[in-house]
Amino acid sequence: MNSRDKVLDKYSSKIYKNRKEHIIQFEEGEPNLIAADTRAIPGILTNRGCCYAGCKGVVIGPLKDVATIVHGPIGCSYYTWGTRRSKSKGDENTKDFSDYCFSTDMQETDIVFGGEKKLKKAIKEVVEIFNPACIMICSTCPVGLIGDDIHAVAAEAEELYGIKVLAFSCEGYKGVSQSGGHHIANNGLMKHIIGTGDAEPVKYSINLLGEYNIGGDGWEIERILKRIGYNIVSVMTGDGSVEEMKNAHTADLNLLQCHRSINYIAEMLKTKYGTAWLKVNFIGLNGIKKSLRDVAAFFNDPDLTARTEAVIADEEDEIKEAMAAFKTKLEGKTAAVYVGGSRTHHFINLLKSLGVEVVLAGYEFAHRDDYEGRQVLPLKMDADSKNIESIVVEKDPAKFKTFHTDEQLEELKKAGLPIESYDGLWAELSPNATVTDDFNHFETEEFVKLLKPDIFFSGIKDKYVVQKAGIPSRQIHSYDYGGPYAGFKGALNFARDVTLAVNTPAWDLVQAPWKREPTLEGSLGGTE
Ligand code: CFM
Repeated sequence: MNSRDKVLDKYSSKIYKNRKEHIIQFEEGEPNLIAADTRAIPGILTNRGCCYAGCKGVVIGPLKDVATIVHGPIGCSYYTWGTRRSKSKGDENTKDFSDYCFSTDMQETDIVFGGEKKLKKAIKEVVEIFNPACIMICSTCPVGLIGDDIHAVAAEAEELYGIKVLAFSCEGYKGVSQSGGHHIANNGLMKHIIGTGDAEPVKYSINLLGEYNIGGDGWEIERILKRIGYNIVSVMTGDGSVEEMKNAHTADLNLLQCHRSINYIAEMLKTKYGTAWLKVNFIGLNGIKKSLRDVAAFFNDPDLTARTEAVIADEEDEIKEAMAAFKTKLEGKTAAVYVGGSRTHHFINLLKSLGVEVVLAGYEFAHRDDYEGRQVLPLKMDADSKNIESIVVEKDPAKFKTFHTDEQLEELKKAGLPIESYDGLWAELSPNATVTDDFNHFETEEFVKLLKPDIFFSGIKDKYVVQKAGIPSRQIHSYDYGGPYAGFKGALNFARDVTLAVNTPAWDLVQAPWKREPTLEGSLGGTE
């Protein structure tokens, strides 16, 4: 029995029937079909978040010049504030509200009598105290249940204060995971922000999509891109701003780092404004080098190409020796990587370059295309996916522009440039890796026992369970308060953190108290 079957064997027949579709033993050259983006089984401790987490926490949250009001009980705000490590910096032209947490703090009376009044009051207060150019309202579960019309409140406030006010009906229960929230956020930004600016297009301009500046990743990527000579119009949404995003339609090319959370905007920008997109991965040396060369090939300018090679050589040179030294300490180790919807794939080439093999991989809420590649699109809709609105955009004749003609794009594709395509996790996964979609705590513990990875990459929900079992863990969502891990210098940070984690003698000293001494103590009494 392989490890997959051993774990599945412990389930009741009903759960087995469901989970067997979500767990596979990856085989190279095989179709490796996997079920994904379906409802988690009630009672299973899934690692997933909710729709509101995906909208407010992931996509909207990092926008620094927006005052985002959470319409709901205070707990929902607390858990999306100050935890995701999407770093930001304001300057004299851009206000940064990231240090604040705005919430309507709904109480029982608001739930019973309606919360619109409280929301209006909160907007007034935010305008008077902070004077933002844009307010976004994100609703949490009870708002959808009691039917507050946040869109009407937003429209009224927009009139009243003469600023942009957007509302997102991203109640936590919508869809099956945070993925639905990404989609809702993408729709709102596309409808109301992107394309509303009137900046003139600039040369070699790009948007960086699906980069959230966790631990400063986005800053490191921007530094490299600017060094080569690209003009960055907007970053969506790490350290991003509405001011920049308004002009996103003027860019020549969209680079897509996280496919899962923002492919909707990439597709809509293509249809409405003609902008081509390219999937990139700025994590890991092979990923970065390929991405930079692909972008250069798209623009096909000899100067840009030469600068790309010079920057690659220079940046790589700086870290080469140290990377090689860390590799000697990591060679032959194995890893488990369980993250949200794209990073599992992104980190594989970085781990491989350090001699570490991924034996256990998984996503929380990825869709089938993130595993198997976009050729599986379009996917069949079910009742849950139909709940999330899919908007249709049309060509904007006044703002539509393309860097290449369709024929030129076809030529580039034929030459091997992955324009508007994504091969998914399978493209880089090692044969025989075990893959678990929507992994839960039971499976995590069982697979870790069976496969005994030397290091476990995931998040705060499972980190300490694994560490208590004597296996080091690094969080790949938050980077454990370290980072950046993107770019050349980021790769070095990662190599150092992993080397220290794996090689510390502490893990050999971890022993559960019940293994050292018996938990039950007693003595036999006399016979009398
Ligand atoms: Fe994209 Fe992300 Fe991810 Fe994601 Fe996330 Fe994140 Fe993630 Mo945590 S947007 S899908 S919803 S890369 S917060 S920055 S690390 S689960 S793999």
